[in-house]
Amino acid sequence: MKRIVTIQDISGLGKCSLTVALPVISAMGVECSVLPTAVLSTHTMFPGFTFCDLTEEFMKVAEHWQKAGFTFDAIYTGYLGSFEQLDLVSRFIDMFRTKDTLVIIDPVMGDNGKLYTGFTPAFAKAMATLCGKADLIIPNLTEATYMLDIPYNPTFTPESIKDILIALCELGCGSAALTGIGYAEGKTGVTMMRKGMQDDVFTYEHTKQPTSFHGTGDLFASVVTGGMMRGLSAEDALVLAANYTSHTIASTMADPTHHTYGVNFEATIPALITDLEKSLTSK
Ligand code: PXL
Repeated sequence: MKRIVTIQDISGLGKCSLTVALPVISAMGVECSVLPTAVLSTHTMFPGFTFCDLTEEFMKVAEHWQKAGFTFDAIYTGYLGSFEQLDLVSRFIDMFRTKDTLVIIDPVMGDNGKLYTGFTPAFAKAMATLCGKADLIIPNLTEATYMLDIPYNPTFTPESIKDILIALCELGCGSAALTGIGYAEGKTGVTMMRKGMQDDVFTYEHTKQPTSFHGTGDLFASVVTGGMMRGLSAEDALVLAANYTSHTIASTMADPTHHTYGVNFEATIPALITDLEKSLTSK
């Protein structure tokens, strides 16, 4: 069984970051170690959230793992809360990366043209530097434009998105996937470019759900990580993640008791596993 480590916060309530990554990646048949960067009462969209920073623990945990001889098939990072944590993650990658390690960075910082509470354009530039170390990055358009220091433009074309993908690859990462991209009315999806393969842009579109929920980016990146660890190509893992996220939003909206803060991903995990097995056997 493959073992990964995911580095992000744990927001006790709110269905995002580690409370999504751990159950989803585990259910996909991949051992999921966690290096929590902070403990919050809720994610930062709830007023009055508490925040306990775990930066001091980070290297102690990493050094213990190194001393004990643990290795990871993938390092997957999500929400990181400070410049210091970006630096620690960079050092962690240097400590644990082998030629077979997959480094996936989801530069969680914002959505809909705005940065989340606590993030600044300067932080986005530092995140861009960290992204240069990844094999695969998974920003949304907001995160990509802040990292590249270009204006956010929600009306885009395949040509403008291609330019953004080229610029993301120029950060140094192996591949860049952009989420929330759909060209036709009522569509959204994901598009990806591998470094040096500018004429081979992968795009997958599906029906856009009318509501967006918090934590779906974390769900998406977790499924991509789990899928690739189970042997899917990046493209197939992106399709699996896109279908699962979209299906989960639809199924959440169909539940009259759903919460507005997060999706009912727990209910759709069996369907995810069926889709994963189908995708693996169709190869
Ligand atoms: O879902 C991304 C996320 C993760 N962790 C924390 C957040 C957010 C988004 O706002 O606040 C603490």
